[in-house]
Amino acid sequence: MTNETLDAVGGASRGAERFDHWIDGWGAAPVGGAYRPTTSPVDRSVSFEIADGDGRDVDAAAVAASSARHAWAATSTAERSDLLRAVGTAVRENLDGLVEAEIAETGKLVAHARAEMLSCADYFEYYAAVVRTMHGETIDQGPGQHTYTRHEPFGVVGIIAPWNGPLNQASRGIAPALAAGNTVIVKPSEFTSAATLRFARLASAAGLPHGVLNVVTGTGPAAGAALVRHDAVRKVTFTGSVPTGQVIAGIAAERVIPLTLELGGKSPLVVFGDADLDRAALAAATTTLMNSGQVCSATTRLIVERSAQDALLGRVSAILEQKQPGVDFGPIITEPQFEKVLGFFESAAEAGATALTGGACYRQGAAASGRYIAPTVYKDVTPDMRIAREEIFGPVLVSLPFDGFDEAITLANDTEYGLAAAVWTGDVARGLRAAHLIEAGQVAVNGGVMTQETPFGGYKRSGYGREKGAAAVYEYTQVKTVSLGLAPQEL
Ligand code: TXE
Repeated sequence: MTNETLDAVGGASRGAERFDHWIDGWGAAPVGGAYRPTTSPVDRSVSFEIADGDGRDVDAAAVAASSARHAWAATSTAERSDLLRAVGTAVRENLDGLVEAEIAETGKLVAHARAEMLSCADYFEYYAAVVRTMHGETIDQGPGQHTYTRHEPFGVVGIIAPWNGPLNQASRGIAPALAAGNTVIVKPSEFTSAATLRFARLASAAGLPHGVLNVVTGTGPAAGAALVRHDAVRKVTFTGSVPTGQVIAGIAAERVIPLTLELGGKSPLVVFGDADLDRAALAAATTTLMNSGQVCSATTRLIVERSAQDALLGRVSAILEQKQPGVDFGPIITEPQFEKVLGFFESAAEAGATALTGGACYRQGAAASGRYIAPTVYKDVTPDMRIAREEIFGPVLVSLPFDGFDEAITLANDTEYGLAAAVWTGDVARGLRAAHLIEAGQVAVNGGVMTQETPFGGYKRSGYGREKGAAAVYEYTQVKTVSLGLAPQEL
């Protein structure tokens, strides 16, 4: 099925499954009547028809979320915990349907899509536990006062999700927001909405009361901006690009509402000459291949001690050259992103970088009909090149050599971003010293692993606020201080 077979209102239902918004526990047709096709990055065929919403649909979701918010906030933490756990269970029991929807729009490898859906379940199960630990504090002002704090929900939270890990990244916000007692409206990426819509149905079936979780689909400027502008929405979490984050931050500033922004990165992978080069090479190859580099925390800026550069790059290239499209790595998810990565190849060639492997999309064979890009390693990169400075968001590793610890740190921090970093060295103390000096929200030394429990967020232009970890639940609360006078009333 091609776009030409879609009807005038934006999509007829000849073959592709059609999805409405999910509002107040029901499928809701878009007020404007339009649907937009999403496509498979594997062969560019139409995957689904998704409601193409706008401000009117956001209004409907806001009514539902506002009506539900007081009752939801009044539930006990034990009740919310039970429901979140039930949502996690529902995800595990319906994994195949979610995986299918996610793959249809992202082309992810099955193992990767399954891992992301399990991670989604884990977010709900983790915050089901965290919510039972939430607490305020008592403040001692002397015997005549009893003063304490409460962490109260904002009310309605808006979550705007990207396309690189659609349901997983949405869940990162939904689970703690619900745990804290907020109701939620999610606006998934217009390129990848189906798994989130299926998930919302599952969550309602698992017992989440109507209106507590709503999903409105559509483009960023139409549905996303309307969500951020909506009076009912009192907090927004956004994951995406810096320019869109800036637009959203502008609206949030006008409205004086808090924001959590996760805006990607250009994260360094620092390899000292005394590192286990086999393990470091595997780490570099893995971050390049993982979701084909479409990971905000991908450490694809390789900063390697000059004496080890050739040995390391030889190993990385040897690993990557054996990898097959569709088998070992997936495609680039959106057409604009595919064009963007190809544009970086032109820029690299003009700037004089050397592609040791890759540097092109596939023009022959089955992979040519999809958005596949060969895993790429660039040498002879200088810090001023675009490929060294800008987030490529593709399977592209750029290598910058250093001489000495100080230069390694200077290069690692020579970026406007600061989301993540990795360090490999045989000297653990040096690894931790580097970790403390690198300006990033998370640093993995010698293969350290980040999970649901570990706080995640950016330094510098990678954003602000923290997701994941127990403390993230408090990002969805506002603190109220209550003080009671204990002294007898005297005139
Ligand atoms: O992102 P956008 P794009 C980076 C990556 C990529 C670049 C561009 O470098 O190449 O961003 O991707 C919604 N008001 N990341 O253009 O536009 C949009 O509908 C409200 C990093 O696809 O930021 C989608 O739901 N919402 C990254 C979401 O914002 C708006 C993940 C992200 O889209 C909006 C993805 C508006 N005016 C891309 N305009 C990461 N941090 O993980 C768009 N949106």
